[in-house]
Amino acid sequence: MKTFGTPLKIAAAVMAAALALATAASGAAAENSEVTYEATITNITGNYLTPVNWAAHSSEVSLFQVNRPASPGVQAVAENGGVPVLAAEIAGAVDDAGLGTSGVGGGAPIPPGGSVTFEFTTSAERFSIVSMLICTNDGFAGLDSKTLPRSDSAKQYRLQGYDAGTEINTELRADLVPAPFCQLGSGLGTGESNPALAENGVVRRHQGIQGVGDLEDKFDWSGPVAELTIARK
Ligand SMILES: [Ca+2]
Ligand SMILES: [Ca+2]
Repeated sequence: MKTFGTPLKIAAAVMAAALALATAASGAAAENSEVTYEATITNITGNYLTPVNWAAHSSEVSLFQVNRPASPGVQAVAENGGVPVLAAEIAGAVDDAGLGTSGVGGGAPIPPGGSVTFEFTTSAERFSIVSMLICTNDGFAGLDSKTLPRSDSAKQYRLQGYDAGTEINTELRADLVPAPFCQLGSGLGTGESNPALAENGVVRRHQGIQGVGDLEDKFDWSGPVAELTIARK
């Protein structure tokens, strides 16, 4: 399995795609049956989520893996809400490489209890999601390579909260994205990574809000952070 993110790994994904295409071309008529799915993601925390970066992909690909470093795109979204940065990274490694399809669900932050619904059509079998837990230093809601439904029965998955392992969890206003709903006050926060806060870690389960800085308890969570319901249309 390949976690994209470094040029070498993207190159490997492209090579894998080339091999897959060659295999398909030399085989019988490809069983490329595309299916349309409807996905709904619901925020079950008191925190906020960015619009959802998603990918339907082959088993060659993973958007992130626990105990592995986050890709630059996952770091960008987890630290700074860089949804377009991650979208471009995923498109380059998944869509352009012929390993699936990807996109962004929703166009605004998903508040506590809120949800976003979107559709996509693919012949890929796996599905992954990354969405920043906005009122955190580098937390995100993640779903890693789950199976898309093969029958008319909907599938439900729970997204866990992960720490990207790229920014120290100061919970201080100055180090969080300038989102007014995190109650940081006007003119505070940053959408840039601060090298002084580099964590140099790996993706792991997030420990939640620890109360060491300015973030209020209401942004904390325990257990899963979001739910996905996905069904064939
Ligand atoms: Ca940050
Ligand atoms: Ca962190």
